[in-house]
Amino acid sequence: MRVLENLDVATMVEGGAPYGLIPDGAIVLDGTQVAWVGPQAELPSDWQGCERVDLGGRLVTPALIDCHTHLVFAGSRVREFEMRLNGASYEEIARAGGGILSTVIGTREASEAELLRDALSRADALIAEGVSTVEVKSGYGLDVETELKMLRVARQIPQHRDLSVTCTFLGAHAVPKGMNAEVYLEDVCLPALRQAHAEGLVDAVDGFCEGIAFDADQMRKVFAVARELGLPVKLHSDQLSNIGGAQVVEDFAALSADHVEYIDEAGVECLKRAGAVATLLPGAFYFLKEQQRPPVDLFRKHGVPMALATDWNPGSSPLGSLLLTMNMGCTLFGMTPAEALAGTTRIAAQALGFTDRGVVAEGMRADLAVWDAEHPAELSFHIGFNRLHSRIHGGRID
Ligand code: DI6
Ligand code: FE
Repeated sequence: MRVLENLDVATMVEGGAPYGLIPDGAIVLDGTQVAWVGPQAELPSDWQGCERVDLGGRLVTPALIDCHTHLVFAGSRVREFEMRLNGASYEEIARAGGGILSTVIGTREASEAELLRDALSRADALIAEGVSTVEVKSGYGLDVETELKMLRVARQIPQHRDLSVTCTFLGAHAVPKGMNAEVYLEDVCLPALRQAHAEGLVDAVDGFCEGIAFDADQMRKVFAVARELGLPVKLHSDQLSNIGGAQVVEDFAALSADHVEYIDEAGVECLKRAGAVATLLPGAFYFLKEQQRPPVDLFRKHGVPMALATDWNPGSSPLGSLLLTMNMGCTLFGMTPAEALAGTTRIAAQALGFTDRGVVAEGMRADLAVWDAEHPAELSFHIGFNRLHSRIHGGRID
């Protein structure tokens, strides 16, 4: 038992004060869990005699959660950045065999050890900002062997770092060169999903529902197999155009619809009925210089919760900062700082199907971030100035 004291805590519990803020609070840790949180003056006497940790008046929040990343990959797409700045579009580059397919070549060639080394250095950047849970996707293999290799690498990250990692199968990310989409799905993607699941490598299934990738009916085929295997689904939907992804999200009760810049009101209603989270990814919006913002007002109007994530990937969002993502959620998309922090804590947990983290409350995992900040809005305010003091993962203080 340990008592954290002399702190303010933004519990992010819904319904009470903004941010669930408790000034002059205390938090009791029991091993890997939070046993109690409240005003320090009300600390129950049972715990008065426990070991005390003085946090010097700092701010405590739930540890951050990055619920959408592609951080296992190899190869560089910096040339494409130059091409785009010279006028080529993301879609033109993709159709010419660049884009995702160029990362596929690099990822196939890389060894598991090389992929792990680079993934760990990316994970370190997130950990340094108070991140404690990260979702990592496959999708740069597009063959059975490499899809499994990526997932095995993602699974190994927690053996090397104090970080929770959830692994998402994204075989339906792009159609490999020289193959037709239907044949790829039947002969490669679905067998890879079954095999990866059999090896315990899959926590959820994702797809890219887009003109340059897979259409809604093709995604339904993939999600039907996910359902058969008992795996939750989520979808890259309405990023560059609207081809009906939100209806797929509703039909399969997906955890989240991600990107959603081009979603319309009927689509937002699909998310509402599905109980899905809208995961906003301002890094890709910014880096691709997109113009169409996700309809934040419609999500608010219909009560669809919004998560925020880095979408860290080598092509459309080379963004290794969840704090900067929060700032972008506010400045580019018009979210409030309270929505941004909920989007990287409570709602991000919901987007991953977790009920044991994302808020500071009794019985939750002791995943906390301690900040040199006076107010939780500061986390969305600074640009490239990390105020993390320390991080607590599963009750262990870094
Ligand atoms: N949408 C994205 O933003 C990433 N994947 C996807 O389906 C981009 C992937 C890439 O360009 O490498
Ligand atoms: Fe993505």
